[in-house]
Amino acid sequence: MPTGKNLYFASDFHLGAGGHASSREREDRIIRWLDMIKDDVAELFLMGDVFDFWFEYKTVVPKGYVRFLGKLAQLTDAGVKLYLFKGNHDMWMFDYFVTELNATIIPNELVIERAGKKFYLHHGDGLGPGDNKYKFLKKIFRSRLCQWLFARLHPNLGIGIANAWSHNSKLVNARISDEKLHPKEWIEIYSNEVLQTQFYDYMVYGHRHKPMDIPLTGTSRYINIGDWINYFTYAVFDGDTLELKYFKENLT
Ligand SMILES: [Mn+2]
Repeated sequence: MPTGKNLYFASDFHLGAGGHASSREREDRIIRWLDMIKDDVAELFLMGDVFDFWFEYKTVVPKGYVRFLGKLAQLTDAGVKLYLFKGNHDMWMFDYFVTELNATIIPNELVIERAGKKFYLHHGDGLGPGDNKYKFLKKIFRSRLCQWLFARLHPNLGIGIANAWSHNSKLVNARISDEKLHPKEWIEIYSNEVLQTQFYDYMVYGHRHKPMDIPLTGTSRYINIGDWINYFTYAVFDGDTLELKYFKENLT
């Protein structure tokens, strides 16, 4: 890790959700955050549900997000390493961000070691026991056949259905359905199970839309990086410790 350069983690921007004006407001805020960290970031981990819905066709991508994508391009052109995790809303990222942004797409978990600390990183969906309906649908949604079939639909129809679904579906409304299914913090339970066979200093997730910093077995910690709808939270690793932070702006 280059000295003076940090790792940053954020997720659940849900760009596109809530209509154009609300999404733009969120996008602008994210860009102000990226501007703030731009001289300080070595590796940027965007850990899923960056888009409320994303599907890319062979030659066509969804409209919007030009400022955000431009800012990411500026960062990666300057040498920042970008990781994009598939969330449950944007699992259909294929080669566009790889080609345009030199990003690495992470389909499930990513294990890294930096400055002697071990990290387990995952969006947070479909982990632990139960929720078999979601796990089944995730398999279908991620199948090549399903993706091929969806790509055959005209985008006006396909993306129209997806957007309607994204807003209404219990499947994708993670916070509500997950809390009903799991009154206890199941990612914490899952993490402690993983720790029985493998040590990690930090286990970092999104998906829950709720910033959390919870001690796990031993010295390990579960950090949930929250969201950019209500909390505007992120985590930063400075080579020594991982800290959960709130993006606060002084707008005077
Ligand atoms: Mn999610």
